[in-house]
Amino acid sequence: GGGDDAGSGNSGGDDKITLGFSQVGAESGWRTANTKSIQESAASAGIDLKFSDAQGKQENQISAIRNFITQKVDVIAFSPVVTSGWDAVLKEAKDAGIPVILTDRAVDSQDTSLYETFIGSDFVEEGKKAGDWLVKEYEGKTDKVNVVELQGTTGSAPAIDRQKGFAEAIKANPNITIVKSQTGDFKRADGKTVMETFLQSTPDIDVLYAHNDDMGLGAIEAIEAAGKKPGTDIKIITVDAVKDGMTALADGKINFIVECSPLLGPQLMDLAKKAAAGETLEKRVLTEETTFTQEQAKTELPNRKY
Ligand code: GYE
Repeated sequence: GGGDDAGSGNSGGDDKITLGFSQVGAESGWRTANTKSIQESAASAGIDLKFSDAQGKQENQISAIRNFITQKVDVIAFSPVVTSGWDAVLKEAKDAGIPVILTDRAVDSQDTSLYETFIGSDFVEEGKKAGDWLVKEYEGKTDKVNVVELQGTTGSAPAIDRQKGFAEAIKANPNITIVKSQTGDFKRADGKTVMETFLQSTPDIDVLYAHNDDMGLGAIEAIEAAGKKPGTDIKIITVDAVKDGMTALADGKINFIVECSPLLGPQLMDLAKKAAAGETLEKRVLTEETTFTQEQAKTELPNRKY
């Protein structure tokens, strides 16, 4: 058997686990790599994956989850586009006896019994690593450092936490200030247009902190179009470390990248199997991550898979 059965998710006689997964969308290189990781590891773990793309909309995620409940899947996993507004649908899943695994992004529900576990990065820590690098870079200098920030999707866990961690890391240095901060929705095109407006309104930008590589890459286009040199005239810090970002880092157009791993598939499949078997899961599963300088990017780039 094992063929793609597009019909009911009811596992009937066979004991293959059915996992319903609601993905945010395809906003970034990170997301594309994450989707690939989930699809490939489901196939190799022998899990029947019902994959649904929400195209960046919470309402689509909520109806995908409701469909999974109707189909009686064994486990539901999703990457919540924003943190709030999930209690009702999570309660429906709980009442139906279907375990839920939060993947990549957190929710702000007070009742943590609404999900089994949360697997993903520590975004506050990522923001801190970005800020720590900047503080070190300007160590011993008292000149004013003007930072512009390109935030991720408004209300999403990585945007909230990367802003928070960065602000904490720089706060003891009053000469380093965030002069502009706006969302670029984690997208390359938005990173470019928002950076264009930053460049028009703010004459001396020293540093760009972008919550992901894609927005940083879009901003690089805007900086070059304005006749400035990214990485030199304006220092750039990003998060993710996807191949395109690492290439720009090795080329000297980005100065520092904080890694955020999208390869959550294998661990997610393990957790899904345990949840389906009724095991109690560790409430928080953290991903291991590093950071990259320009020199380190040159070494790492040939091995970068995504
Ligand atoms: O950093 C960004 C993506 O939630 C960690 O979402 C993820 C973020 C990632 O769009 O590129």
